[in-house]
Amino acid sequence: MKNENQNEKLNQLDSHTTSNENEKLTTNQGIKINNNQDSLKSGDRGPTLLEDFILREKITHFDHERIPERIVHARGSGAHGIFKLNKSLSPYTKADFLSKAGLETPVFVRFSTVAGSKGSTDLARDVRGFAIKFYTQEGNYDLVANNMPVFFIQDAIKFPDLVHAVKPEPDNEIPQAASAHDTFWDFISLMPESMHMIMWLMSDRAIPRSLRMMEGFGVHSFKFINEQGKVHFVKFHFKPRLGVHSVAWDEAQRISGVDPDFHKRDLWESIETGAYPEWDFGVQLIPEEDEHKFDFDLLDPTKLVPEEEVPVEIVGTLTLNKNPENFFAETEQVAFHPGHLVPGIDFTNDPLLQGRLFSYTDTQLSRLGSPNFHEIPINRSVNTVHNNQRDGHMRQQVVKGKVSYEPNSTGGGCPFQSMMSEGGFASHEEKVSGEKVRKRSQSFVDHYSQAKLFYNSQSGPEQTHLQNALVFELSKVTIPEIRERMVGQLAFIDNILAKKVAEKLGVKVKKLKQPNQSIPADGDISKLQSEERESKTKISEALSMKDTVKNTIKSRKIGFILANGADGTVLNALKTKLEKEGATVELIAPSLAPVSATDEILSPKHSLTSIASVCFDALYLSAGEKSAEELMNPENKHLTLRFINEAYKHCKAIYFGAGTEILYSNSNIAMKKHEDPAVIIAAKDRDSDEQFIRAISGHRVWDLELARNT
Ligand code: HDE
Repeated sequence: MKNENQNEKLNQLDSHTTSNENEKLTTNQGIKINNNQDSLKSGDRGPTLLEDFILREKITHFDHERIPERIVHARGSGAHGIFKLNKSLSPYTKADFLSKAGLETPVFVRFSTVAGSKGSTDLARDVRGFAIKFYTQEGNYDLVANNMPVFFIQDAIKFPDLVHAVKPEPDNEIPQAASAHDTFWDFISLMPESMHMIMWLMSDRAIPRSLRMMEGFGVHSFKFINEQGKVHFVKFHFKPRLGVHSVAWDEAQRISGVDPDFHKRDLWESIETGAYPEWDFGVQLIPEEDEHKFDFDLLDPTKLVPEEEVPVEIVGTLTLNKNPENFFAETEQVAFHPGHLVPGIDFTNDPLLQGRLFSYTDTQLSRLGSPNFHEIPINRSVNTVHNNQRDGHMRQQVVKGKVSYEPNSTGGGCPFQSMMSEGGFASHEEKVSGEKVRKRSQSFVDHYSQAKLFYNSQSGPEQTHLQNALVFELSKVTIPEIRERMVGQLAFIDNILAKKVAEKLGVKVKKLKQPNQSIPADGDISKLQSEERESKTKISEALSMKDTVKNTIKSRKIGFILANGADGTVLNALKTKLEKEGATVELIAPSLAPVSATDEILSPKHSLTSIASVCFDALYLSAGEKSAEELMNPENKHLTLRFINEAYKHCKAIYFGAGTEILYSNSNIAMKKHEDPAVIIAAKDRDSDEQFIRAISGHRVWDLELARNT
């Protein structure tokens, strides 16, 4: 039955959804089962009979329950939501879902890491996929995006090489979900075109605090076509309402042990609690005639269009508001494809995009096993499908009639083609000519200018993190020549960066040979260097995460550490204030046993041993001398101090309630002399709660990282 309170896609999914509540157990043929505990035997100690169709069916299904994981982007988390257009883009595109201001389009979004297997950690240093299926009235439109606006390579023919290099090494299958190994850096150090992306990958963007706190980028330039046939190049952007935030690398490594599902859990819980993740959707629009006005090629996916040169116009909102009912049926079986287009949007000749157009259907055939994967409920268009494609494995639709060809007369000519005026998709007509060549355009041969632009646009702490990431990764490289070659590449981006990394690796900065601009005759692309161009934009503020702080604590997770004797009144008052601002509070005590606070019994969600400070955005040490003393008894002391010291090291807000001096004085904080707005000690003469809230909303005091850690 249609549910008026939910969108068209969810209603469609409902017709494929069942619940086992109050139902009798049956076989797949619907036969009620009388005994699901014992197999059918010849005598109760005898051999099992082949006749046992119930056993055979159950085991056979089990034996075939796994499908191949995605070749890349295997680990993912998905959610349903709504895309709302706030401002019409009809002057630029005739796409229906982008033309009608106020129109809401159902979506399914899948976030993913790239390199790791399905069971790997969420906090790997990696690019994140940000794939969106728009269930539009004109059919499915997929924007298969990433959380970084550029890519490693310029041509699809290099993709298998890139992926083979980053995946675990083929002899021993090590390492899992990590780029810190020989084959990745060997490949990268030979691929100058990857340097811009490497800056992004080594930046904190590669270790997001939450999937809800990262940007989404379409990466390629696409084309918008309006009703009159006029073309604009377009770049797609999603900007998170909560700002763009990351964790520290040290924290990421620890989260991987304490809670490898950190991002998956965070997305799930935020939707369950009604803190719906939201992004502003925006576009950068470039009239067709301005295609060549930039100091880079719009078709080159290793380049971004600086927002200072073409501002992002915000026109819509993406909100995720419903978790999947079933991970496999929805998040695992969803099949994206950058070639799923609607009229009004078209491809460009970006050679990376062109190759993708082949890959996605091809991979679904081996992953989902049949050309009928569009019939899997999550992949179905809300616009009904009518064509003469028939049969194939797992066909579900029952199409009536004798006719499965066109043109036909016996079927009345149905189904009919549509005119463009009726919404028929027609590829944008353009003149194409050229020699048949296996070549790269000279306009693609500037590999360092935007890598520099990115590096120079980072704040001080972000640059330090990037340097440290390079040191971490390259220290795991066992072949010295690769380390040296990589440092040589860095020297083309920034000399100080190269020197700092080289020092820690124990190598010298040797500048690589000066640039060749086209692929050398011997095919050795390590000799292919950059034709450096002077960038119009010297610094782009949009590339730093620093200024994305949104002054909100919405959906931030605050850990309250307490023991018997904690001041319940003060605790509850602070909890109420934080929750009113949208934060989540979780209680952590020495054990899971109920805690006797001054005026009530409280039930902790975690114990000091079951969780760590890395799973929280801020800590409150609950007021109460007795509680503080218990937290400092010999059994709890090292765990309590570990919480405080780690949160401090990771630049988080820490609030010491009244009577917790003993915790403060035993922690690493006591030795510090510098001003620190994010360490708050309860005081009567000021509003310490307010100060705590402000500190949390700033995310982290990265500027104090050095002071806090030395
Ligand atoms: Fe993908 N990519 N990709 N990719 N990609 C896949 O498709 C591929 C690229 C992206 O949540 C695969 O269904 C090639 C850029 C996302 O299901 C595969 C090339 C961008 C996802 C594939 C690229 C992406 C994928 C693996 C270079 C950002 C996850 C499983 C020519 C704009 C989608 C699958 C999901 C998945 C091929 C490059 C984004 C093999 C050949 C650039 C978000 O088809």
